[in-house]
Amino acid sequence: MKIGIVCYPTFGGSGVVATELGIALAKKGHEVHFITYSQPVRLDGFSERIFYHEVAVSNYPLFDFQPYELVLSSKLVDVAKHEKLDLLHVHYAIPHASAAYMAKQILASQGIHIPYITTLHGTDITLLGRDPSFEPVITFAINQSDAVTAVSESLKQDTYRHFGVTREIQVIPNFINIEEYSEEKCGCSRTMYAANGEKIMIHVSNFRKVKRVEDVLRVFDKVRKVIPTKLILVGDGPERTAVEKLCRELDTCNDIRSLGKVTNPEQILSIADLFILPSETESFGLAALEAMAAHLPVISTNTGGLPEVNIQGVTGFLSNVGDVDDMAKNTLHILSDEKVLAVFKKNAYEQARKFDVPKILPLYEKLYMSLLKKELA
Ligand code: GMT
Repeated sequence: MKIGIVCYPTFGGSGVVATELGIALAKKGHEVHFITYSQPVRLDGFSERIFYHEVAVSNYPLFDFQPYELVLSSKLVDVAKHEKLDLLHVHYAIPHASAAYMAKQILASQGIHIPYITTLHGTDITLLGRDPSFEPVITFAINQSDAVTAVSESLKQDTYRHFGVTREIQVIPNFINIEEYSEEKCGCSRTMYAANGEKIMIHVSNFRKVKRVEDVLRVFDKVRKVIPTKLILVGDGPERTAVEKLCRELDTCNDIRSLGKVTNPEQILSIADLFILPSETESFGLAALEAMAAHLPVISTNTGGLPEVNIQGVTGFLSNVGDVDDMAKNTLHILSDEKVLAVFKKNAYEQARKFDVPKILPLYEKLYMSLLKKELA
């Protein structure tokens, strides 16, 4: 198949999933065309079946706000026509679903019929999409999609709850490529970060408010008062300054290493003992799944799709949003006893294997095939 993928090329989970999906599809023999405004961050290798088409946004001085959605729609028409795409798969509804709808109509007016699939990722539904300034367009573009998928059951239910969506939504969970987490591949050392044998906690996110990174620091502060522990922070975003301020207030800065944005987190995850994700909401929690693939137990909140990934008392623990005492207690339970830690690590890895790419990719391929059959009928 010839598949066009639209996504945000940044460090966000939706862009990561879309990129990994494209890479996996290309490995299976499909031709994949990424259509984005810059090269997706995880798309760094060469593949003869992967193509990148840049959406170049104009900077005409008349516009205070550049009409990105129109430029994207035009690019979709152009790529679909000239590369003879079989289908478009757009990740993150805003504004990709409506751009795909527009492109589909233009192509249809020229006698070219291709379906588009919309994958809902989270904040496009739970935060942004519900805003009245987006809602009517989002509802329409979702309903008009030839197929809609959501990355968790929780996100599917949220979509039905908050939008006038009438069509079927298929849950296809996020995935990881477990091979990339094989320990042999990681040549990194714990002693760089924990020279005296301390335990290592790690948090990976885009440092937005929804991630509650300050809770990471509060939990860490309670834990390190009981057992010697270091904290590694991976990622960057708007909350960075607040986090730096809090680490000074708590006097924990000397035990924290901030690494900023990291393209492939497998290596740094492989040297840690435990992952923490205290988000306000999380449709799935790809970062937690990636950590589990690296054998890390997860301390998370119990919101959104997190309970579908992190299993209470098995792969880690889940607490109410903001309950840093409970998260610290659970972290100490895992980190204080080597035997307990080993069991949680093994369980986390076993759970991650359920989301390995060979198990999830065929679900997308089956969906694509069913749409193409419909188109031919
Ligand atoms: O978490 C973010 O802020 C980024 C966001 C995105 O759209 O890139 O992540 C969402 O999609 C990921 C991939 O499906 C999910 O794993 C994240 O849970 C989800 N984030 C939220 O729901 C807050």
